[in-house]
Amino acid sequence: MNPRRTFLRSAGLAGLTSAVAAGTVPRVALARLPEPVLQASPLTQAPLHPPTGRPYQPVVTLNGWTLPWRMNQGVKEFHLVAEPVLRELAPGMTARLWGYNGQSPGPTIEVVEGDRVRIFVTNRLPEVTSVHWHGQRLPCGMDGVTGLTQPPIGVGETWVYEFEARRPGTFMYHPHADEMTQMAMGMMGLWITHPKGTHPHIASVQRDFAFLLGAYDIEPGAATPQVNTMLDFNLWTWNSRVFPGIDPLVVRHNDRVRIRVGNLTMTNHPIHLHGHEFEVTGTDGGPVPPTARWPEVTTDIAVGQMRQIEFLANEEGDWAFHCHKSHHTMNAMGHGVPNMIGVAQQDLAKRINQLVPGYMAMGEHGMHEMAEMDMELPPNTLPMMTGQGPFGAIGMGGMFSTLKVRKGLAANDYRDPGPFKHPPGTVARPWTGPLPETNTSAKPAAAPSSWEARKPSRHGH
Ligand SMILES: [Cu+2]
Repeated sequence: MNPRRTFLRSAGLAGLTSAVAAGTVPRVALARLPEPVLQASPLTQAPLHPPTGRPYQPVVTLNGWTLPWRMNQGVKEFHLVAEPVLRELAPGMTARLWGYNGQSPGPTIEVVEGDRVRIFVTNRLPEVTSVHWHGQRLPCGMDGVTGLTQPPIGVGETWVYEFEARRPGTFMYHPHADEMTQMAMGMMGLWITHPKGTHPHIASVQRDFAFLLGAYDIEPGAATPQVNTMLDFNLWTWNSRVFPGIDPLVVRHNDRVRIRVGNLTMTNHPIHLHGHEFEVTGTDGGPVPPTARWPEVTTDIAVGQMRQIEFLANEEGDWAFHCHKSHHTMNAMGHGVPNMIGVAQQDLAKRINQLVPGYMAMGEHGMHEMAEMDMELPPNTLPMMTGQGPFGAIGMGGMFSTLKVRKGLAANDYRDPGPFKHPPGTVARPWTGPLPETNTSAKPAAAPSSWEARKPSRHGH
């Protein structure tokens, strides 16, 4: 492990109460650059409650963390280190990415409206970089656009940005130097500015989650993204994690919940929540006035946008929460896979797989059988569709997680409560009794219906 990692935050959500101490800095260090705080764990870290000043509900960065700061004569000081990192996308696959302070995405920066903020940026990448503070009001020379507002930050150099966090909201940071490479390698982070005092358009919430949408193109068996890919990415991530590696969003029944999502991929993502309606309460342009909001269950997040959604979590259960582009809830796959629906293959794929590991053909009844197949994969490669639920294979990947609404949780308890226990009689079930008269068209003459095709229990179900 890297010898610079003098301070690893890896308490995890189980160690919620210990996070407050992470921002303390010895007095002798105040004249120097703040010691960089680094993170090794890919798990969601405890929210960082403000050690001083006005309290606020801190955000929970999904599979991420908030960067501790120090106060230096009234200025909040942070230290970002741009560097190569290893990121576990999900158990079984680790990618070689670029990020900040040991992780991709970088740590979330959380401040309060009106704070004076100083950010030291050390460049430990093999090339120049800069940091653009997406959505912020700031002096033009602090905007971080290489060539336009500043020279690039050279390899090994430390630069400083300083400005006032003038308006509350949900923002991002990312390089504005060789962006195609650096964002495709995972360089991005969240910035949350909490309102100072009460704000007419910003409600107080009990749970506040944040994540960034990402996309990588990593060949099966490889670990480094192809940075020249324009559209055909194969790993769709939330905070550089894919299902089943994305932690659930655990909330208490009747909590008001905010989820902040930013998009730094090359395409839009319609983010969809089951079981509840929400409102978009803010964008990277700031809070949306309540009179301009409308209910949604899906909100499309275009490239370079942030959306902040809010709802009352008043329906118990394990609710799917995902991107609605169906290819974005899958992990790496070959797009040349032929459509074999209706073609009898018997054990062809399995037999070819013994000769060519990683060979994949579409199942003859669709692709669900892929989710149940225990196929041999190249090392460091995730199954295309995976994850086990209480009712069997979930058959998902990529941008998918669950909103777990439970009664009786403690206020700051984010631990996974396990699968939802459904009240008796509230789960869909097979039916063998008489059916109501149907008026559907006749069955196709040649091919058996999909219902009949499943009958012979070829897969043991
Ligand atoms: Cu998507």
